[in-house]
Amino acid sequence: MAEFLTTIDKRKILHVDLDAFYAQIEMRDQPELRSKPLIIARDPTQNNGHGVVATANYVARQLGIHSAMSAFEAKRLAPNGIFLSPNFSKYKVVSAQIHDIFRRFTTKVEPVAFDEAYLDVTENILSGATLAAEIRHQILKETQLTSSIGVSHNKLLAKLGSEYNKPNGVTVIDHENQLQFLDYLPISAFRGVGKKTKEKFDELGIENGLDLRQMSQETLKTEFGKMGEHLYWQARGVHFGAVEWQRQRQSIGKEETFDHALHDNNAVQIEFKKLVNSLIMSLKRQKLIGRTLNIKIRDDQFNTITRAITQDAPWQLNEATLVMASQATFDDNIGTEFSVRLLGVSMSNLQSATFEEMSLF
Ligand code: DCP
Ligand code: MG
Repeated sequence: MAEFLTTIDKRKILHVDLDAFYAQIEMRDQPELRSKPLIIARDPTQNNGHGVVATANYVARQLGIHSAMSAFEAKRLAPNGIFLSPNFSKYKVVSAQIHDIFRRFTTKVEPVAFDEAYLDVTENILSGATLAAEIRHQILKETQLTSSIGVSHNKLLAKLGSEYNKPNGVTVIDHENQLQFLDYLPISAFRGVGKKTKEKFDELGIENGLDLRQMSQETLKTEFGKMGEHLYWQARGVHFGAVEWQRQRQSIGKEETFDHALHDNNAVQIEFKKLVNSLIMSLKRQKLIGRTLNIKIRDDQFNTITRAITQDAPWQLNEATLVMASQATFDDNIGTEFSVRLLGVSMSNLQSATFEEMSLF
């Protein structure tokens, strides 16, 4: 255990996050926007008052505008603000550029979002701080965009660090200063502390990391369940999670073997529903979407059919759509008389869901 802990403690992990990503790209391309409140959302006056703010520049943030706020509310706070609809294809190009830069420093890159990744640079001989400076320099030179980086020995502290000195900053958190850093951190900065949890902490008089560290594991568990246990360790800067850099899984799905073969369409449809629901749940949990739906059917003679339906755009994670596609594939390939032993539904050609797509989940 002691040996394991030493190796874990010696890791060098960076968390890189671009500043006000979509907004910064638009300001780069139209510098006259820099001095104005810029909100990346469809103008609510041209959208029946609907829409959500993807992000906003710092001028708009000073007016209280933030990601996930309704565009209507943003308009109220900044009546003269500039509303721009997101241009995802443009952001995707920049995203690919910065992820290419990351890979110059290590193969161990875990992409988290368009503008965000963890890098395990333990094997690089340069110091984490030097690497952070060099990465920020290359991003700026090649994309004209600023970024923030947290440098530490684990993902939790690296992430908290990149948030701490945002925008355009670096925070290095080492073993010597980690507790001091956490002491002053407001409770809302800890992972998993949302509005509800924050309210509860307010009632308990817990304001920062120092207060949090003084709570016992038992109390935290009683008050907050599993999250309480995470918070106990967060307050101590302990986090073992590895940078998940391996290529992501090729497909996600489920199949079911039946003890009694299925003979009627109704039973098949019920099974497809179950399989599709469990598929949707796994995809959502992993924030993935996919372009290829795979259906597998096996009869009691062990004849197996697999069919794939690939679309240009990712499938919507909608039960009715996926069940209908599965059922249609079944009907196209299986006669009216059948004896089905196994059904399977899976998704491949996977990609990470963007925030926009996730909001549709
Ligand atoms: N995004 C979105 N919807 C959200 C949050 C974010 O569409 N609810 C998009 C817009 C952001 C991008 O993802 O520009 C990156 O997300 P971040 O959380 O990193 O936010 P920003 O980069 O905009 O701001 P920050 O400077 O705080 O990192
Ligand atoms: Mg960002």
